[in-house]
Amino acid sequence: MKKSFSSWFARAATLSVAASARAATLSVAASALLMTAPSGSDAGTYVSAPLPTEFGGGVVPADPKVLKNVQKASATIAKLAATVDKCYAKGVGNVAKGAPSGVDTCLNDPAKGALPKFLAAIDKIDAKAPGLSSCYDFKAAGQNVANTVKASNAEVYCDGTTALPAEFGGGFLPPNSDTQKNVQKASKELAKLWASIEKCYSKGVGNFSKAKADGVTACLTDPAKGVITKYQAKIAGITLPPCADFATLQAQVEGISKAANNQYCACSQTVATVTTSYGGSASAASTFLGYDDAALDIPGFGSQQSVIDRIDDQTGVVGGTFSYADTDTNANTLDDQIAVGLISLSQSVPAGDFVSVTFDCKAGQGAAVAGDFTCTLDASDINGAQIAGSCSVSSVSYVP
Ligand SMILES: [Ca+2]
Ligand SMILES: [Ca+2]
Repeated sequence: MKKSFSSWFARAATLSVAASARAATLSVAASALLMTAPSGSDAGTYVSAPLPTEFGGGVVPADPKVLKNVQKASATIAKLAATVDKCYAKGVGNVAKGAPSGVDTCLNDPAKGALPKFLAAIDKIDAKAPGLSSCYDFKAAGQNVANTVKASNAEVYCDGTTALPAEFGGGFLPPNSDTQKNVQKASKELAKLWASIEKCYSKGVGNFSKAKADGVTACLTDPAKGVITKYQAKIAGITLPPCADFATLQAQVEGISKAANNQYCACSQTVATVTTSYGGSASAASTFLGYDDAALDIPGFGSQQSVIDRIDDQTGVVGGTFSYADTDTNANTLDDQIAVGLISLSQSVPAGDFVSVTFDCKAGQGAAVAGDFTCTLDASDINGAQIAGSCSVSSVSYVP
């Protein structure tokens, strides 16, 4: 019996109703499974989830390699504070001797300047596969740190009567060398605080990603060893002019460092490869891939071009006809199932990798893993007889 496309599509429509019912049952089963075995409870499992409140925001990136790169970039940004601070400290020293400050060269020289070097360092990290999260602007964050250090000059160099040149953005030439030494010592401690706080958060994210206690609060404020406690003790031991408010500067560094935890962000896209398994020779195969509509999205619905654009054929079949449907199976207005059918009469559809599907990751969500997907296969031979088999997500990759 010859089979026409229209009869297949009619059959596919009937099947999709049946598949919806099946998918609904499956999704209940899947959520029960997730409740009893949350991804974080497995020892050695990588936890990609929103960070606890002590971080003030952020999500562990889906890909552990991206996390490593983000941690590197984060440390690079925090270290920039010290480099920039040094440029200003040196500059004040130069001005005190009646020489040009040299601040602009120290910061912006294309070959040796702190900022071009910083940008190159971020590029280098980003160039290392799989790169940095696209959901955060690391270069802008570094510039923000540099701007903050510049703005702090008005506070650090508050004492004096001779205004510092414009490149300092405010402040006065210290009235004597002792004051200069002391305020610069304190400013250096402040620059170190950037790096120390960053280390606490970075370590904390690492711990959290391994399902361990993050230890952030102790690292920051432990009465004996906390980095903020230590900073305060150091500042208290330095004789500073009464106008110098290093507590306010400290609060500023704390705030910016905490907000920077948004650099830990989830994927921008998830690519799931659907693999089929069956014996015999199939002339038609359809996979009904159920996905978490809270975490993943395919732009458009049904068989719109924006849906089709997200499906990549992995069968290698030539001359087959694909059909697509991105649908909402549980009536919450969010699509949660992508069905892909392939009919090939001239050449059978091989079992194995079928299609890969590119999803957008929704903001603030952890990574989808293979087990988060459900898959139902419908395969038939040249006579339209059902072939037993199954499908699953064999691999998931993340576009950072
Ligand atoms: Ca959709
Ligand atoms: Ca839905």
